[in-house]
Amino acid sequence: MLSESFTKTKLKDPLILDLLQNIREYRSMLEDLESIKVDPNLTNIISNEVGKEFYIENEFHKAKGFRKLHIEVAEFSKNLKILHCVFFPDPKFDIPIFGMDLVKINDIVSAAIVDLSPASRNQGIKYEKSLSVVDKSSFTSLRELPNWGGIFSKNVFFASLKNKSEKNDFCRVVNQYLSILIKLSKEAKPEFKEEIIQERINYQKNYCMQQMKNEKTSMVLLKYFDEKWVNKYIKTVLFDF
Ligand code: BLA
Repeated sequence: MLSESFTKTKLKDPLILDLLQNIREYRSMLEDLESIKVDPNLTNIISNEVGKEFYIENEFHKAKGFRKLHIEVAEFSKNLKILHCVFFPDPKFDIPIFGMDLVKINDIVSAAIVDLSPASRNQGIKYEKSLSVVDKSSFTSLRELPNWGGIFSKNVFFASLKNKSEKNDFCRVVNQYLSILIKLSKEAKPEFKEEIIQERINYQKNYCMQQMKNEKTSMVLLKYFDEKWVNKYIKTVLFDF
């Protein structure tokens, strides 16, 4: 049987489809998974204007321990492909933020990033060890984080991917990070202390605010949409809090 990824998305890039299928498989392991209704005008967006073609496909779910599981696949002007994914935890649970972004320009993967980012002050200690043992020794083009990147954990992975073996290795790293996330989410129990929950809310707010400083995201969108639309999309679809 064909998996969901091959039937639903327009995108035909093998690396992105592999990643997408893996992410969906891990997502399906979460308890009480259900899709969230979002304004259809913001979910599937397509333009066939010559030279300015694009499509954006979004999936939104929630699950036990997660307020929003977001996956976005997009292609702009037939040459810029993006896979964007953020799993935002429910602040009642002690679970980090899973984030990944893959940016492919023609056949070059210029940016591949994955992290389990802390969603509260001392959270890192719990999973730092498991992330640090994930083997990242084979990559040849690690990249430096931008100034707004202080939201990421010590074990954030950020690189350009140079060949098939690095692409495969990136898929493996993403899978390992996701399997750590699933394990943490299975162990997490809801918290009732308001100040602890509030601290986690503040962390998610800060995560979103910092992500919004990434001008590379808005620059792409501004080529295709007006400023008002872009602001709304960034604040409600990508980085709401
Ligand atoms: C970089 N993001 C980029 C780049 C583009 C986008 C074009 C530049 C590529 C490069 O530096 O090589 C564009 N990314 C998008 C668009 C969307 C998107 C348009 O997701 C969605 C519509 N960005 C995220 C998430 C993370 C992230 C969740 O959305 C990390 C978890 C990281 N993207 C990220 C980083 C860079 C980047 C760190 C490099 C920024 C820099 O070097 O200045």
